[in-house]
Amino acid sequence: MSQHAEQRAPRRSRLHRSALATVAAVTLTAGFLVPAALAQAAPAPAPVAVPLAAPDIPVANVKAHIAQLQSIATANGGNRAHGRPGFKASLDYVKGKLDAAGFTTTVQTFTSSGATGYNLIADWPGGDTNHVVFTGAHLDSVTAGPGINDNGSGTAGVLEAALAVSRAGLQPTKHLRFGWWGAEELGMIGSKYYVNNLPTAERAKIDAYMNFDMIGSPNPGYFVYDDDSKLEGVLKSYFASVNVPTEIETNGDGRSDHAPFKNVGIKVGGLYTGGDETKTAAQAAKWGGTSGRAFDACYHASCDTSANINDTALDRGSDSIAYAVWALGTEAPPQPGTVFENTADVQIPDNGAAVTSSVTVSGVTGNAPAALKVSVDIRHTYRGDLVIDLVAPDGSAYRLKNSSTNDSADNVIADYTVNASSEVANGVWKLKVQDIAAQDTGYINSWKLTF
Ligand code: DTR
Ligand code: ZN
Ligand code: ZN
Ligand code: CA
Repeated sequence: MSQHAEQRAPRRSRLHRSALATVAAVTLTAGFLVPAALAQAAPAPAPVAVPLAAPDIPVANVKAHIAQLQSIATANGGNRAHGRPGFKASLDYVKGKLDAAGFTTTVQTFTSSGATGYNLIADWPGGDTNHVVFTGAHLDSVTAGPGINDNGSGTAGVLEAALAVSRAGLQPTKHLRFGWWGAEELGMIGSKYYVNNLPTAERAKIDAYMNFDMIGSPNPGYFVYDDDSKLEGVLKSYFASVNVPTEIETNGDGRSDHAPFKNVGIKVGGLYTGGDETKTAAQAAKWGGTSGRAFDACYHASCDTSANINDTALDRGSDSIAYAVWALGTEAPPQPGTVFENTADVQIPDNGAAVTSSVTVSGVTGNAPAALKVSVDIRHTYRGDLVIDLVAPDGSAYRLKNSSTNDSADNVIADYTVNASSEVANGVWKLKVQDIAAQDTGYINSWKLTF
């Protein structure tokens, strides 16, 4: 049993505004923010970014989860390691909380070192499943001890942020997914297994993976991953909002569960409060604590117990998780309808080489849409002669139209839809047109891309 009664409602004293969102009118109703667009029928020309306040995560709740993980270790030979009963008991604890809060949970099984391992995945129903914001932590400990800072802290912080999503009844624009990985301590086995078994199309839908491995170090520092500047910026703006300096995480590149995601091209970010590295005098000056001593002197040791936690670090780390989930998950969807057009005529040689017409796309964040609209206006006296491709900035070609010997109509004036979600949006796109049969001729009149 939990020693503390869980705080049901987040305290409202400190509200963090989404760093990403631009300002729009909001209405305060019964403790949570409702977009003005939903509250009344306003004549909104395009969807607006709505700032939603991230909750202040009650650190007592996070500590209650940590106490449970410590009890589980104590009852199971002192650890929560892969293949040991304490691991599965930890998973059952986290899963039970998520199931009760309305998450859709999935347990993924794998084998490593002759033992069955498990990943726990929790989806919050709703949001745009083509844009997934994924937050994760490893659930296993080493065999030497209960693994409370490493990584009961990240486990509990991510769990409590997920439960806060449920308490808020959050209706994010993006789809929220949370993951607790098995066998990280054996070399990120669980997260590698998850990513390897995720189809390419599903990988492309993950906008961000945020990793939390060790967020309550007893002599803490605040190290933010710099793998992706936007995701780095989200966590930095949380820490700026509470006036806590951060440093770039340099000691762990590739050393935790973000690595398998990053290796397949998914944007990653995360927080780390330090392990067995020594805190310098300069770091102690800015963060407090003890210089010349490890951030976590009990790293991978039997003393990594529930006493091996700095509550302030744990509180900040947990709040930063909620801040990132809210900021990234409630981000406005990309403004649809930005048009890039080329109206210059390009003659198409009869039965000759392909010609191209270029359009330069700029100012679009991330990848092209899954439904990229390609509008083509080609004037021609026998459209069956024409083969048309859209060529992405990286050179990949998408066939829009094949030739045909019996399509004798004039002109190609048509809209095509291309799944270009694996292509970076910005850059030079080309319409490539070839006339493959003698006699009839024509020209590209204009074409455009709608992002
Ligand atoms: N992967 C951790 C330890 C670790 C070391 N450096 C970093 C940097 C960022 C996150 C984690 C770590 C472990 O589980 O032992
Ligand atoms: Zn760890
Ligand atoms: Zn570890
Ligand atoms: Ca021709």
